[in-house]
Amino acid sequence: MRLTVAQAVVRFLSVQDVERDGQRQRFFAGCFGIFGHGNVSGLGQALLESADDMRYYLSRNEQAMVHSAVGYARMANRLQAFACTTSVGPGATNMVTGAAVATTNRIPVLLLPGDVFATRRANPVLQELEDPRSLDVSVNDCLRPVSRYFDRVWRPEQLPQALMQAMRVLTDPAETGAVTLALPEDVQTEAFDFADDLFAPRVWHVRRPRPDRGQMKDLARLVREAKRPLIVAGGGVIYAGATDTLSDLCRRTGIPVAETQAGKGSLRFDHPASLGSLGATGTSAANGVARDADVVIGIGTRWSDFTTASYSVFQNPDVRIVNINVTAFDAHKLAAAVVVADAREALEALARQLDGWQVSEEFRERYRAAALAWNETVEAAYALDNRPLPAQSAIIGAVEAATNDRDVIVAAAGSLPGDLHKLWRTRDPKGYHVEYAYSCMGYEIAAGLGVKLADPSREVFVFVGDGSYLMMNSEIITAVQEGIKIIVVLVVNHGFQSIGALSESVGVERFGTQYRYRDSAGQLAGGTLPLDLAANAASLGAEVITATTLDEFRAALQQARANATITVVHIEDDPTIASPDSASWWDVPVAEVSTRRSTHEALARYQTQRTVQRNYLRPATWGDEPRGS
Ligand SMILES: Cc1ncc(C[n+]2csc(CCOP(=O)(O)OP(=O)(O)O)c2C)c(N)n1
Ligand SMILES: [Mg+2]
Repeated sequence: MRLTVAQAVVRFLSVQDVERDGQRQRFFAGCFGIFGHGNVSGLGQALLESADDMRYYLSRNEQAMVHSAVGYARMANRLQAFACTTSVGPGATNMVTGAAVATTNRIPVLLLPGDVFATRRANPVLQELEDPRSLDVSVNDCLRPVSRYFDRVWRPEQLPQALMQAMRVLTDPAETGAVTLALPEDVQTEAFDFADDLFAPRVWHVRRPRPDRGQMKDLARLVREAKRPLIVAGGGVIYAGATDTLSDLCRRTGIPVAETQAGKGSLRFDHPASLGSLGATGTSAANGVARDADVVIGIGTRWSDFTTASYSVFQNPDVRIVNINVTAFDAHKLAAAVVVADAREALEALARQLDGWQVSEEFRERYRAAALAWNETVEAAYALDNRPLPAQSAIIGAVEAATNDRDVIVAAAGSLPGDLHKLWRTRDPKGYHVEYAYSCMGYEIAAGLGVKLADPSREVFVFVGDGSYLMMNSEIITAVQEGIKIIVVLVVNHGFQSIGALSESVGVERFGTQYRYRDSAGQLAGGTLPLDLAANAASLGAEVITATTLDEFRAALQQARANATITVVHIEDDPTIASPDSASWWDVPVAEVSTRRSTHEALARYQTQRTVQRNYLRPATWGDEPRGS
């Protein structure tokens, strides 16, 4: 079939299906893009010709479009994805941050940056880097470390293999992340006789690797011997569709569950085994149980330092850690005993092995009491009636009260993810979408759009701080263009309050974290900057409601629900009110040499705090016998 390379790419992508558990669907939901000379006549022309097979969405920023793609694919449990096409140079490198978001979160996204002329006919082409050591290097090489597969298609003949490898990685639960196929701009338009078979509809099976039988027996023996076992549920539980299996297992055995950011929603918040969130932004219930746990089963978690509270969350010197993960890389973390398997398969096997066994009544009662006590802490934080400006926790509480079980909240950076992790009471496995692997400011609105595209039947509430909003608000107009209705809760506090609080705790006195004029002493400590983000949002075409009190805010949320178009609810909060403490720690180093008292004091505190850090290096054991992994 005689096609240009770009036409062949689009034709191929539009006939790729995935199948899991017998359910088959199209893998690519569409293509985001921004055109320039590096892709307009290649992929641009191809998308024009195949508009019926592959819908094109015009974004405003290449980083944002990758965020939208990540939001979509995460919402689709990685069974669907988007492609993203860009020009050469800045359009391509703008995707690097988005690619890192995809790869750190283990979410599939296909990136199709344009690249410099393969023929070198135009050399240097506009926006070419020109590395004097090698013309083989282009700026797209920046995408290599953030991609799980990277290929540059210098010749049309290379395309079939590149496409097959891309699909292999995108649809493999252990490998997935950003995949980059760099497409030189002349190659994109080049004609070639491709084999018809390349475009035959193809189904990619999403595997569910079964656990090793012997290891499951050993794991069950370990759990049966445990007095205070704990399951740590990560995103893998949700992506594998293992939440019902987890719920059954924990109801029957009484093993409690603590959740990571990506794993939040694995159990309904009011499930009898739910302890809420774990780690630096955890609940006192989960952190309390974790402290003394004797057997910890991590399922589908990458064990970020927020989850382990920087290696301090487990304090029992004899704690034994087992990891169930589809990815060996993650399974081997914390020197754990390793089960490389799909979360649902492994949980089903574990349930069979543990049939009839339960934790002690005493343990169950103790952790239930702790979970209920945390719930009261949440109620109190939600009920705070601070004046004149509301506390952030009361804002979160008002949003929670305005949501239905199936609604989705989205957040990514600043103080909101931590507060949400602690406080939000999740009622649906897909109801909580906080990107906290790369914690990328600017993810929020762009990803919210992707989430809504993936499931238009749900209301999507995007929480965004003023800092994140300023970094990337451009996709509001994309939402307007596409008629994608999301609700943006814009929390204004005149700067980076999360980093301000962190700065204070490390003895840096909130230096340079607030939106203020430069004062007469030359410091950024003058008056508050005249920021009007409500006007900004309105200028992009959103409906905007400004609320100044909690009552107004509640009414605004109802109005936003009723609206048919993207609505931004603008609310200012009081950043001096911290969310409830859960007695945990996060390792952020303090300057060891300083002329400032604040830093000295912080260093002294830090040196004491660091003593809680453990190494989790004890050889993993199964039952009595050290077997390694
Ligand atoms: C792209 C990016 N740059 C820098 C950071 C570091 N950082 C984390 S939170 C934050 C401030 C966020 O400000 P805002 O959105 O207003 O939230 P607030 O802290 O006020 O709650 C910064 C600068 C980041 N996470 N992402
Ligand atoms: Mg802020």
